[in-house]
Amino acid sequence: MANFENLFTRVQAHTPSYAGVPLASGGSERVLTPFHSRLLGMIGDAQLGPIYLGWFGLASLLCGFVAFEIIGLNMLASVNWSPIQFVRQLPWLALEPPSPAYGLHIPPLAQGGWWLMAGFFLTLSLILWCVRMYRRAHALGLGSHTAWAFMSAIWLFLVLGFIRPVMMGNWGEAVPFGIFPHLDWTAAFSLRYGNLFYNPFHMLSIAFLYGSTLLFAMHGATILAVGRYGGEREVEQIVDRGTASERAALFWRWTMGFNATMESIHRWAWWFAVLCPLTGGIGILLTGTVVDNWYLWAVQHGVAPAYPAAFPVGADPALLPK
Ligand code: 07D
Ligand code: 07D
Repeated sequence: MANFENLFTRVQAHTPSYAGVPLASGGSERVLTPFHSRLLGMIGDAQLGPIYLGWFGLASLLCGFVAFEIIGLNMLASVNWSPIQFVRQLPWLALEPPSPAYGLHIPPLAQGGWWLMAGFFLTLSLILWCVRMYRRAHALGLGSHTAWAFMSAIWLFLVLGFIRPVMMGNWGEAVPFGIFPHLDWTAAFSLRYGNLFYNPFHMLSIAFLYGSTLLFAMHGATILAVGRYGGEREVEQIVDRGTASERAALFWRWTMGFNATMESIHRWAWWFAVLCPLTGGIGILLTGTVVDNWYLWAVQHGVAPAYPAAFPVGADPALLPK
């Protein structure tokens, strides 16, 4: 039976490369001569390419490249153009937003102007990529669910770097570009606004984040577990009843009384994932605009105890004799 505990894809199709359905406007926008890779076949489809580029894809990649270059070259400049120091210090390097003194004005390039420009191109790149996803889904006759899910992430990104800074009246509120610097910003943000843990939308966002991993694990495990009945093979599963799909449902009905359906599990997954950045964005938008200190807000609403109650005056253990 151990043979059937499949964790890596076992069946690889070796067929002549397939270009996909013809495009309405002709096939010229697909690039990359397709080829097969055994390694890729272990984690997905063995065929690589062709890929549809199109104008939105091209524009998005160009904008993304411009943003990446602006960020990278500014980081390189910050270490005196030393490639060695650039590599050594990369995780700590940053392109910072303008100082609060500039408000929402456009500062000189070296004082945050580059940050503004990189943010502009990165935003454009993300939006263009989303439009591309929407249009490709439409061209294939699909729903636009992936594009909407991506929009939810873009929403949080825009709240963090654009909408909230505009509402607060200065670009200095926004997140710097940089690996550890953006973590420093995150920690400082929480401290500045009285501990983000007490923000109910942060709580919701965390519940959906954790919930997403749980659902993903349950769904992934269920489908792998019925792989021995062909559960992962979509076409047979739709055509034949009484095997994999039914067992998967029964497993959950037996173990927890309730089961999702083949359709509903994907709606659960979609909503959990989408609601994570969606609720998160609401939480960030409220911070500093509506609520200035989440701990005090929580005390006021009976969520957290006030400090004297939480820490009654008593002997300080640090001062007790050893
Ligand atoms: C696995 C899909 C692939 C994507 C990857 C990320 C870049 C950045 C850097 C040019 C799950 C590609 C990375 C394009 C290149 C430069 C300077 C997605 C997968 C592999 N964060 N964050 C990371 C971003 C915010 C936070 C890692 C982006 C907020 C914490 C990576 C954004 C806050 C931790 C990264 C963004 C926040 C991280 C791994 C944008 C609150 C970590 C990400 C555009 C939400 C973790 C060193 C990952 C880490 C981490 C990217 C925003 C908090 C560098 C692009 C401002 C607490 N973040 N982040 O795997 O290891 O995502 O940091 O909004 O602990 Mg972050
Ligand atoms: C960032 C959406 C934007 C990304 C996009 C993608 C590219 C291209 C390239 C692949 C992630 C860009 C793509 C550029 C990639 C290639 C090649 C999504 C993003 C468009 N927190 N916290 C959250 C927890 C604390 C803080 C969310 C946990 C502390 C701040 C999440 C803990 C402090 C913010 C979450 C914890 C703090 C958050 C993010 C525990 C720090 C936010 C959800 C256990 C001391 C963000 C409302 C997400 C938010 C956020 C989890 C602790 C600060 C659920 C588990 C108390 C400032 N935190 N946090 O999807 O929305 O992010 O808050 O301690 O802004 Mg938090």
